[in-house]
Amino acid sequence: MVTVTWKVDGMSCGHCKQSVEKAVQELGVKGEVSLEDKTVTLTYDENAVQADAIKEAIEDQGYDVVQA
Ligand SMILES: [Cu+2]
Repeated sequence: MVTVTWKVDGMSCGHCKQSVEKAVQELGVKGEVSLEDKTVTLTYDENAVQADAIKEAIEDQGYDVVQA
């Protein structure tokens, strides 16, 4: 398991937080959004999920991963 924190642009409210956390959860990734820091902290099995897939899932929700 690895834990990483990415900077994500465009998250502003509880709905954004939920969208991002739910999108990554569908990949089996535990996501914890901080609206204050504009970050998402991700915990996942690097043998099961690719970082690129997580990035894509977040961007599919309309947010921009600016630092991964
Ligand atoms: Cu929002």
